[in-house]
Amino acid sequence: MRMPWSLRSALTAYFGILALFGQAKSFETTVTLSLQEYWNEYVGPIEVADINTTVEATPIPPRELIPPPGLYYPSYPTGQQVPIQKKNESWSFPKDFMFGVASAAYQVEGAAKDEGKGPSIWDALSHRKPGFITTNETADVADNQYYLYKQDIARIAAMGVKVYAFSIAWSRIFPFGSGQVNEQGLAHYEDMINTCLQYGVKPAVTLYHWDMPLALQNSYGGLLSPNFIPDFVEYARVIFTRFGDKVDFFTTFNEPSVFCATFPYPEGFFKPTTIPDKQQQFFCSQHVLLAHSQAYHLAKSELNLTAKITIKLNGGYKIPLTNSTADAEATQRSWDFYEGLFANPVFLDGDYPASVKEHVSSFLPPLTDDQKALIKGSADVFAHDSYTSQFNMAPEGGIAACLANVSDPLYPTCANSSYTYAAADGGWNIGPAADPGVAWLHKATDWVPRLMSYIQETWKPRDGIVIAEFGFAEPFEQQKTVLGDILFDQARQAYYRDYMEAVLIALAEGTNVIGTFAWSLIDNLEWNSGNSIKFGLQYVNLTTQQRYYKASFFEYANAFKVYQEQ
Ligand code: PNW
Repeated sequence: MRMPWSLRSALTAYFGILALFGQAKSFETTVTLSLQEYWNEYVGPIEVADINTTVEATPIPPRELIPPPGLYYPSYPTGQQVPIQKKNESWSFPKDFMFGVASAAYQVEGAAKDEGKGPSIWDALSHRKPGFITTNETADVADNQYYLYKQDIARIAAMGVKVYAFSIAWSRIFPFGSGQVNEQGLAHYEDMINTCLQYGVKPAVTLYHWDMPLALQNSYGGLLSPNFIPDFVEYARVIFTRFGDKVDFFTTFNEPSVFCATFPYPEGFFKPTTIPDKQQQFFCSQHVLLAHSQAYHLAKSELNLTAKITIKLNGGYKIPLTNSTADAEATQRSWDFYEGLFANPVFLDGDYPASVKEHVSSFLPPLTDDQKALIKGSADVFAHDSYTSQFNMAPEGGIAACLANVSDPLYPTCANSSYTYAAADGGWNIGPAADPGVAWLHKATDWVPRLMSYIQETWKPRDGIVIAEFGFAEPFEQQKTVLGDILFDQARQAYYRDYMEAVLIALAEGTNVIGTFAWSLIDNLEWNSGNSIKFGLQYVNLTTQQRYYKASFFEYANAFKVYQEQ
């Protein structure tokens, strides 16, 4: 069989001719190729299956008949013409439940150098390191919330939301991280907080959501240095002093397990460090714990704040893949090196989990008794960003072999993870995947009650648990061009409906969940993925900066409409 000559050959020949004669001149000719040549030219070698003859049928193994984790379908039709879903009378959210939405300064504010703001490491990397944000975008303008916050807060209130959880950009308050305070920055957040209160929305404020003042990174390596601690505490002092009478919920750090794992930073940008790459995250973690606990005691003992103060941790429920001892051990190591690294010191005994302690003992100064005493108990509630869950299992070659091999990619945690059930349990995904750009996120709302009771039983927080972020990146949302299609975000709707029901189940089981902050108030710059990933409960037209409620926002609000105790 002969096929007509194709475009790529034509182009090759065209550029060949250009090179030969040095002038823009095209030509046409016709060549015929065999089917095989055609494959070779345009596709290349083709893999051949091992089995390439007809195979007889075999009985279907029972495990293949295990159904997937369920999706929810009511037993009646849905739609605007059908009355709202009936209530489960045994469920309710307590009266003072903190029904909130969340965002973070760098991701939504824009106004990157306005009103005296200094640069953060994210401003530097997004501008100077091509590909650091894969879309090569910056947050120079972002959602422009720095100027549009009044409307944003009005839209929060209009949906009946009770809490707005946002972060303060440190480099707006201290443009160089320390030293001179920028009054314009403080005045800005003061007005934002006042506006919230005016609308009946409680502000919940995070001090550090990843936007390290560039000057601190350049002068001493930011979180890699103990110099960070007094600078953070001074920043906290300014915020607590100014806003402590208006804000009743503060978090010091957002997700240290995530930002400490971003070390080492790209070479050639900031102050170089002599700390070996794999140790950097533990130095960062220690400085976080020390800075957090000092800020906590400053607020409580010196400034007499009555606000709840905590640190925001994150992670999924960790499920042993099989009932083997090795998988149980791997799962425990996974807790230890993720939440436990922060939660054990803060909520238990002031010190790291044993497995972590063993690992860091050769390079990290041990916490002193005084430090441990400061860290222990330095959080009123457990703030946890609980998006998803995963299975954990021992590495292929076993935990011991991994621990003996520092270059094993799983070292030092030496636990593997997966988003699929074991083959013997059906092999299904734990739940539907979010956008392919967010590989870590699957809907796993059925595990939320287990995660909540695990947190409560393990770390016993005094004043309960706040789910300080949860949300879903609707698959392929950035590819949609019709507004109405963007707003009808079915996968995210299902996520919020099932998630809130899971919280109601957790409450009914006696777990003290005191609030939920949905991520996110609006579509925003998703860190290294830029605007290609959407987590918003509202769509933002980045040309007009107009906001539009998505269907999922109504789903989230409806959970409270139906189940909030009056
Ligand atoms: C959080 N994980 O990050 C952050 O606090 C937000 O700023 C971010 O936009 C949001 O979640 C969505 O990504 C996470 O790997 C990053 O499990 C990674 C994980 C979880 C949360």
